[in-house]
Amino acid sequence: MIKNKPLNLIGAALGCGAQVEGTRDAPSVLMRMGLEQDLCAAGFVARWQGLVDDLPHNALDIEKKQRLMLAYDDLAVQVRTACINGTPIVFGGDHSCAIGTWSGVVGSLRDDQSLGMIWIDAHMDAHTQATSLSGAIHGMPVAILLGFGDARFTHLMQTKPKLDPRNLCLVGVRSFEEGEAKLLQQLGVRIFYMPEIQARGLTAVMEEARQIVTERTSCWGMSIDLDALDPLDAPGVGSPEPNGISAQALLDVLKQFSPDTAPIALEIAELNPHVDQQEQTTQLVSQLVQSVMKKYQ
Ligand SMILES: [Mn+2]
Repeated sequence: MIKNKPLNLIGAALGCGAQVEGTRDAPSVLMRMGLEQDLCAAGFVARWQGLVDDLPHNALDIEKKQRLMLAYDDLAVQVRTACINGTPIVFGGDHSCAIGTWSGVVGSLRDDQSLGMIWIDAHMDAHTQATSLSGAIHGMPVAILLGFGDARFTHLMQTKPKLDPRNLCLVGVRSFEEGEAKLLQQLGVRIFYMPEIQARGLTAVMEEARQIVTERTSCWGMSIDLDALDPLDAPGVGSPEPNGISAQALLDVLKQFSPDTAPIALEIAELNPHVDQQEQTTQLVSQLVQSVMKKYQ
């Protein structure tokens, strides 16, 4: 294992994938609050490497979807580059940024390599245009990465699906709609709902998740939607859902969670600084990165 791989921090200032657009300001708040300095003080080699946003000033008249497409494309290229000499750590932004992040990661792999994915989220994010009531793209990235949805998104970087359903699992789910649940069920995606986590404990669940994402793959990644956490611990999110994972429990389990290789990339999404309380959620972001990455330094 290569020690001391630099963390390449990338801001994904996206908001129009959601109905409430406050997540767009998360990366700039994280920069201002000294996330990079914080990680360096903790012993990491970390540097802001890029920023993508979905509001190019000269393009406000472009249709929302088209603007998002351009942003995902830009993000995917930056992430692919960031994989070459380090570990991309992407900060959303609404969770539709995952379309760009993980398409970029898969774009950095050889044909014989594949990605396993732990998706920590209160929701399934597995809608298609056909099943979504709101039409919001941040409810669709899991489906899109599996190859279902608008071809402008599913064909990003390359036409093949970015994820194999056997190598994906969802952790923390407690709010979903029938259509998306049906899709994931048909594909056989392993979903760890909150009651299972409460019954077995997060440690046991994450151990099973580790097996799922590393068994048949050459690398693994993790996408953390902050709404997986209990809103009492993480109020500053786009779509809060009660009865979530406690922040301390997740931090503790992630510190112990150590597959043989470091994640190829990490993503933390849905921070909405406008509804945060005493910077509680914003502060958690740095702690989450440290908990996941520390043992691989
Ligand atoms: Mn999500």
